[in-house]
Amino acid sequence: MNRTEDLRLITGRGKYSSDWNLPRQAHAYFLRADRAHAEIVSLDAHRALQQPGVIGVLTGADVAAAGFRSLPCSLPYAGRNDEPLRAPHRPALAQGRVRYVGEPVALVVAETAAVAQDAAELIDIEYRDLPPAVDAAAALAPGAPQLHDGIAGNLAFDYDTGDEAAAERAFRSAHRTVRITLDSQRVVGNPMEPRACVAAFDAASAVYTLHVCTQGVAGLRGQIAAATGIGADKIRIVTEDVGGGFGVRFNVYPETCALMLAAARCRRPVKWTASRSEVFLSDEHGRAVTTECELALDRELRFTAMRFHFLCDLGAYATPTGAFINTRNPTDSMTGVYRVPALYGRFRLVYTNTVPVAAYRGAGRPLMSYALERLVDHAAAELGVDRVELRRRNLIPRDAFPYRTPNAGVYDCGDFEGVLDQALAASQWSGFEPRRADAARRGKLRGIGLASYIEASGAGFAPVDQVEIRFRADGEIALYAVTHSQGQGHETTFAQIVAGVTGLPRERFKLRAGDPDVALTGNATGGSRSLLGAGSVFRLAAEMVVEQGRALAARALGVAAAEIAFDAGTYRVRSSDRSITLEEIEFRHRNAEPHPLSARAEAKFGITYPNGCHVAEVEIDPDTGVARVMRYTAVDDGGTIVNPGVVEGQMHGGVAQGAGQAFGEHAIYDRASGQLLAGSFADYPMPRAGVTRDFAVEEHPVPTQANPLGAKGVGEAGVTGSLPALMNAVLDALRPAGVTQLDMPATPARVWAALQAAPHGRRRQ
Ligand code: MCN
Repeated sequence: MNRTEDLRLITGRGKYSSDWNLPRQAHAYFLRADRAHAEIVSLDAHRALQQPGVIGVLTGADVAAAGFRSLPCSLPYAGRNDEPLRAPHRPALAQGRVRYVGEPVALVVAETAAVAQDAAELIDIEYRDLPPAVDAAAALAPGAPQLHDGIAGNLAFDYDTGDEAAAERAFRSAHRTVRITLDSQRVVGNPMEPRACVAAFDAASAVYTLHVCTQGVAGLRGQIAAATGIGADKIRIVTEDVGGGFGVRFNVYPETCALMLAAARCRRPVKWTASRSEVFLSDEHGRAVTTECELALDRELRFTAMRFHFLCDLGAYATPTGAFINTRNPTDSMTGVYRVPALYGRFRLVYTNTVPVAAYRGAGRPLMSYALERLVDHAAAELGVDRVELRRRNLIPRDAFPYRTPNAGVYDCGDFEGVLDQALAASQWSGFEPRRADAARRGKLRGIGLASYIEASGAGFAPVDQVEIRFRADGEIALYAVTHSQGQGHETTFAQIVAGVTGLPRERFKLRAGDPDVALTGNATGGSRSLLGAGSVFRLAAEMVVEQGRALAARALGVAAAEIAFDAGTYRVRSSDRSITLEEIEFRHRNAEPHPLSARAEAKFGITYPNGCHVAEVEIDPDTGVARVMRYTAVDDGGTIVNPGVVEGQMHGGVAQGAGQAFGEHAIYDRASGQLLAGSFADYPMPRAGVTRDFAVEEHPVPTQANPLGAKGVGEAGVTGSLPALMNAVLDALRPAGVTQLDMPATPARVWAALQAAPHGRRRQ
């Protein structure tokens, strides 16, 4: 089934934030910090203000005078010793100090964007430079520059999970122990649509209207209210299409708040569209975690304990999602698909002079699957045992569900061994060695890798998800929800769910996510929860429509409602051949307001555990270090699948995104200056079409009872499975040459250097 939205989107008829224009709008440009760490000694906008066409300049002082607060961040739990997250003040425009290159310092409003940009160059700022710390280890080191008053040692949060003493005992009595340290490097989300915002202020009603890209208006409205002190009822957000989110369109950004202030001050709408350079310098970044991983095994090669120490770089400030995704998300599935009696995980979250870090597709889950599955492969290599056999011996068996993990999570259902077997068969795992030999004849190093992953999808911050099905007088059936599609195909799948229950034609539905005139609350898109959250509630609402229709059908047919059966859009009297369709009922009441079939439902469906096994095959050219993905097989348990085409697309996108991190993407900061060296597409390679060849996606569904659809989340699974599968394949190709460890990204330069340094790397295999 094709995606409803595709024709509109690929023929250029999408309406993105920058497509909005308001009468009398002015244009904005942000002057950003050009250094990583410095005190602002003075700021003089005098010359800028004199430029023809300049309307105004705002600085941190204006933001403070307006009573704006800090951009929000809180965690609903404490860390070790009951210590809460230490979140510093984060103003919309810098006040007194800048802490990363790209931090907004001043906002220039002018008649055109070009005039605003030119004028910004005339703002005189005197800085007193301070030394920067651009990675977590450097920021924690004794004598490191201190970023925030009152946050000694730059330590934002210290959190742990599991039983430290039990893990220690298990490691002491282990037959073998294995250890590896892995880096999940900092990456830039880079949605196709750069951020943009048109802010307007209506003085009569004191209402702000924002056209801004977001993953969910309700959450964003709350965050803006917290950041500015403006009542949520005075903030109206209008968003239609969003060109990619990947987690970095979830939180409020400083620029949005500053633009609101500008609109109120100038009494004109103010528009800003980010350049791609600003995406690199001011969109939240992802990952940036180093993990020490340890595994203890007994004589039968059963896992007896695991231990993980995570060092997480939060960037210069805490974002609403940054601390959460670096603690709770990896915690939820820390032992993966394996039985592990003892576990300990410790997380240290650190402030550095870099762009703040937040959720990025997978949001902590790929970090965990990567650590775990690299560790298991490393153990198999160190111990000289078969990596499939090692996994199989430790998998949680089919009859162990519901399975309680050592840190108190509960996996409700799954078939991990079945998934593994299906992946081995689909990838022709057992026939690999001839493919390796064939590659060797061609002078190439071929490797195969697998990863069994599990992740917790769908917790959601909001206490409830509300949706509405509204039958309108113009014949449209509007579906209202808060969760906002950024490319996931909600327009197709939500309509499919409601059409499936009601029998009404799918084409009649129009998804109106985040409609500002329909007050709904609920979760933003994130955590791969839209389908199991909002989608499940749409199913409940659709069932309400059918029941409301049954009462109307009974009246129309002159029988009791209990005598009426409903099937595929038609109500039939059980004892006769009389019937009426839901569409006829809808038409009869078309002018009623509200329409008697309209329904609003709310509920909250929680965590599910999608899982899978991915197998990657790569070929490396030892002369250049270039790695190519020759085959990729994904077998996933997404529970009941609503739309196989959409899910396959999500898998392709997720795996490509994983390949981006595995092979090239790396937001590199210069240690001495704190400048972002990989700050454009010239220095930052995005994955391209063809990054994976010969792609096979299969399902191995085990429906969950956790929601009425039986569905598990799929939006992030491709990334969570692919990072370890791809890198395990790279290591498998390199191990015969003597390479035992390689960090992402496996760029040609790194792979080539690793081969040069390896005992047998220089010789052609
Ligand atoms: N689906 C289905 N059957 C299932 C599960 C899902 O048919 N069992 C469908 C859903 O109806 C939906 C799609 O698959 O159309 C993804 O659903 P879901 O797993 O619920 O994930 P979300 O819609 O909540 O999307 C969020 C997830 C996340 S967290 C990120 S990040 C991400 C992603 O999805 N960012 C994306 N996929 C993306 N895809 C695009 N094109 N752009 C992004 O920014």
